[in-house]
Amino acid sequence: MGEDAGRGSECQKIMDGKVNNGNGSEKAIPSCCLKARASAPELEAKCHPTVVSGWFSESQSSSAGKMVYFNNPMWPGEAHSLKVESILYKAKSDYQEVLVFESSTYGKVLVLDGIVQLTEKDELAYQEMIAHLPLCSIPSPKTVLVVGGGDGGVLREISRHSSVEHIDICEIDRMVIDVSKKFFPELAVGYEDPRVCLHVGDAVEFLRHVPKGKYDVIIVDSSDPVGPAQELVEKPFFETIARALRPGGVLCNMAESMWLHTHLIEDMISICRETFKGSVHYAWASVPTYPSGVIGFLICSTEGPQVDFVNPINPIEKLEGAYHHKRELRFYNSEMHKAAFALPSFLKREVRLLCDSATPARGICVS
Ligand code: SPD
Repeated sequence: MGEDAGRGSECQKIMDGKVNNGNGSEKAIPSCCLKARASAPELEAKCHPTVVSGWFSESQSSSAGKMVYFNNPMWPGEAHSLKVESILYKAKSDYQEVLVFESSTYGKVLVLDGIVQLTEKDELAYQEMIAHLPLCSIPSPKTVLVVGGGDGGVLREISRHSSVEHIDICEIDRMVIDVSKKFFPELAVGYEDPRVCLHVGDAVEFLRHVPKGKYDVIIVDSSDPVGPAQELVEKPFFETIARALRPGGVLCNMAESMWLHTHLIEDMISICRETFKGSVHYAWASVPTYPSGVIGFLICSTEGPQVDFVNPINPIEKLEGAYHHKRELRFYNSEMHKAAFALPSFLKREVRLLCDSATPARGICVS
C-alpha cells in the first residue's frame, strides 16, 4: 500500500546508494554501510518534505535540502514539531496527501496535507470529547451521523452508547479509512460495530438526500477549513445539518482554537445562532499536538425539547458498560464535560456581542 518513503532529492540519492564527494561528483556507498543505513530510522525520517533533520513540523517543509516555511494561514508564524523515528506511509489520495510516521514521544501520527490529525498518545481527548459532549446531553440518543472522522476514533466512542441503534458515517477519502485500519487499529476498531453504516463520499451531497429530522446527533469531525473542508464552516452546510436533525437534536462540530481562531469561532457561532433555534455553546479541551494545544467544539441544538449542554442529562457514569467498552475511557467524564464549557475572560469578551444580542430564553451563550 502506498509509495515508499524516500522520494526527496537528497534522501533519494542516499537511498539509491550514492553520496556527494564534496567536489560535486558522486561515489557509491559500500554495501555494508547501506545495510546499516537501511536500519537507521533517522535516515528514513528525513525523507518527507515536512521532515527536516528528523523533525516533522506542521508549518515547514524542505525543498532541495533547504528549509522552507509555509506560513500556514491557519496558524501563521508558528510551527509545532515532533521528532520522527520513521516514516511508515506516504501517498497522495484524490483529495490530500496522507502521511503516517512513528514519533519519538506521541506514538504513530496521522497527518493530512501537512496537518496533524491525531497521535496515538493524545487522540483520546479529542475523540472522547467530540462524541460524548453531544451524546451525553440528550436522553437516549438513537440515530447518529458522523461527518468526516474516517479514522474511526469517533465511531469507537459512539459505540459506548448502547441506546444508539444506527450510526452513519460519511467520509470523503477512502484512503484515510484504509490507512487507519492498517496503522491505527485502536481507532479503526470503531468500524467493527454492526450499527455502523459507512458512506464514502461528499458529506454535503450526502446530507442533501437525508430525510428531514433523521438524526438525534450529528458530529462533524472534519479537518481544518482550508481547501476541501472550507464548505463545512459555511451557512449552507449548517442549514443542511439543522434540517437533518430532529427537533431538539444536537450538532457537535470541531471548532478550532480559541487562541488562534477567535474570528472564525465568532463567525461560526453567529451562523449557528441564525440556523439553530435551540441553544449554541462553545466548549474546549486540551490536545497537546493540535495548534496551540487546545481544540474547541461548537455544540448546538435545534428548536424543540430544551437541551442543557452544561449539565449532562445522560451521564456516562450511569451508562451500563460504557466506561470499559472496547477500552477504558481515559479523558471524558461528567466533570470534564461541565468544565469544558468554562471559558476564559478574553473569549467571553470577544464573543460578548453574540451573547448580548442572544435571547436568554433560548439558552444561547458562550458565558
Ligand atoms: N488542526 C487539526 C484538527 C483536526 C480535527 N480532526 C481530527 C480527526 C480525528 N478523528
